[in-house]
Amino acid sequence: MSDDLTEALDRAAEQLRDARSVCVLTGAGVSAESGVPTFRASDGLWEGHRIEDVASPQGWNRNPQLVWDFYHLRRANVTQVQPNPGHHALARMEQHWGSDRWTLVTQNVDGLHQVAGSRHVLELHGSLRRTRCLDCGEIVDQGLKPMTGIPNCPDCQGILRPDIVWFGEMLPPDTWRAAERAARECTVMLVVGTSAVVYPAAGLIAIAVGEGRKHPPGIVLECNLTETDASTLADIHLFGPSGDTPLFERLGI
Ligand code: BV8
Ligand code: ZN
Repeated sequence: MSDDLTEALDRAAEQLRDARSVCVLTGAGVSAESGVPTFRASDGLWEGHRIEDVASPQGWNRNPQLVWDFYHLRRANVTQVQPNPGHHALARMEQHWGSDRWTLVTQNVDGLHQVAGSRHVLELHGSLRRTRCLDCGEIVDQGLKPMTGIPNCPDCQGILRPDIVWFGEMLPPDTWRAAERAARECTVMLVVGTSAVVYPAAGLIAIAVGEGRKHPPGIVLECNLTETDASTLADIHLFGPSGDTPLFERLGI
């Protein structure tokens, strides 16, 4: 391990140990260690589809069956993967800090943080496991059971859509407000496996470092394979795969 990384890990562990409250922001890179392809790596093509065709309201209006075929496939993919050590380390850290001082905000929709035991999770972009009825609005946790075609609402027979936030759609207001508060009040933000390109999620990092804060700026620790759009805001960079958890080992929890 390079001296730089060793020194960065020592500083990061020290900051986390003293943290009064921690806000974690995760992205597709955390699930990449479980074999779930990242959004960025797809070069704008997801399972062979253009993003605008399968993850936007316009794409849904043009061809809802194509959108559901895309989500049926992603749901089936997630049944084949397990949480990795990075997911488990984050769940263990929440147990150590306590859910009142630890908020995990994720852009991921695969639910793997919860499978690994994370409890206080804010899903900014929804979940592959849930559907939402276009008529009565009911949100149902369908788990990952196989679904086909365009499913109908068990209550009103209306058309179900994935409970996912598509590009051009607002994030769930309550979830977003809770995430903003966690970013504003945290003393340490741990940013793991995100390119920090997608907004407003990526904006949480700027909030943690200062925008509109009553408290002193939070310390930002970034764990990624490469530099990202957030790197200029990060105090400490931990370059390496999120599934390797030397930080977790250093904390000795
Ligand atoms: C909104 C659900 C406004 C879908 C997702 C033009 C037109 C319309 C909108 C916009 C526009 N320009 C900008 C916007 C805003 C847009 C946006 O930010 N676009 C980006 C692309 C520029 N945002 C929106 O549209 C948002 N809504 O703005 O609404 C509004 C306001 C009022 C009223 C109405 C509307 C909604 C955004 C949510 C989109 N939905 N997901 C689905 O998943 O099916 S976002 C999608 O992107 C995924 O959730 C994914 O998480 C996210 C991508 O981000 P990352 O998670 O960071 O993934 P990525 O692949 O990018 O990066 C992976 C990182 O991991 C890399 O850094 C890599 O180095 C690292 N990594 C890889 N392996 C590892 C690793 N790190 C550690 N270890 C490893 N092993
Ligand atoms: Zn309904």
